[in-house]
Amino acid sequence: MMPALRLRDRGLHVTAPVLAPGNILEARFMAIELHGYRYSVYSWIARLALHEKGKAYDWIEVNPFGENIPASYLATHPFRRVPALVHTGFVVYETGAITRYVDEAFEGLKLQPAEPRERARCNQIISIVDSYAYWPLVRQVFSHGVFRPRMGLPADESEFRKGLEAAPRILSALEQVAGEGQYLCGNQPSLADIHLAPMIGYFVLAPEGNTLLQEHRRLSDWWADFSRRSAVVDTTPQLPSALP
Ligand SMILES: N[C@@H](CCC(=O)N[C@@H](CS)C(=O)NCC(=O)O)C(=O)O
Repeated sequence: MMPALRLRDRGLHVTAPVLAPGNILEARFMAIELHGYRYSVYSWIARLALHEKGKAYDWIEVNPFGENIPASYLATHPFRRVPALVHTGFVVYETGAITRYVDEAFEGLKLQPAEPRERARCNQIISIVDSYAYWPLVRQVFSHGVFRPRMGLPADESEFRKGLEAAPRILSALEQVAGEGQYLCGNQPSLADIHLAPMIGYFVLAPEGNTLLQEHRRLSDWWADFSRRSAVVDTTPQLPSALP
């Protein structure tokens, strides 16, 4: 394992592998910029992919919910979302495109299975996460049950309840397509694990979300194991503490 450097950017700690000073590859390493928001689940996914590949990067904080999104960022991402990745002048947004690029452009652990059926499952899980899981698990359960109360922002109990009602169908579907091994697809970590982990990581912070996950044995066993990986631990966002 490479040594870790803790970079500080406007209060945000980024743990990233670093080369020895003076290493001629250093400039290439630091030519990766990840623009994201510290609490964003999609930014967490992109960070997790970079950490799993052992790639260092500069973190640029952009709050897509804020009023002052820099014009330079909006020129990069016309849909006002995060994250976006810049690598030696190449700009890419949409998290699935970023993580596949990170996997294919850099050496290291291969994060997409080569076997066609495992690869199809991997892509299927990523798509389920984007299309069906993100809104109820994160934007309804996590946002209204955990994040907004902790930030002192108004939360909508009915949104929280709607997310909880939708969750069992999503968890069951994921459980059906997930493999029986240690990882969701194949015998090593893949983008399926990387895309799902942050969503589950936020969802289980609501005790009701955690109870629902525990009713899905395969997924809860996977999460108990995968959440202990150093890349997950190192990239987990530090949320504000719960209000007394
Ligand atoms: N399709 C986008 C979704 C990214 C996304 O929704 N990011 C959230 C933060 S987790 C965001 O920027 N939200 C801003 C908003 O909803 O206005 C991707 O895959 O990158």
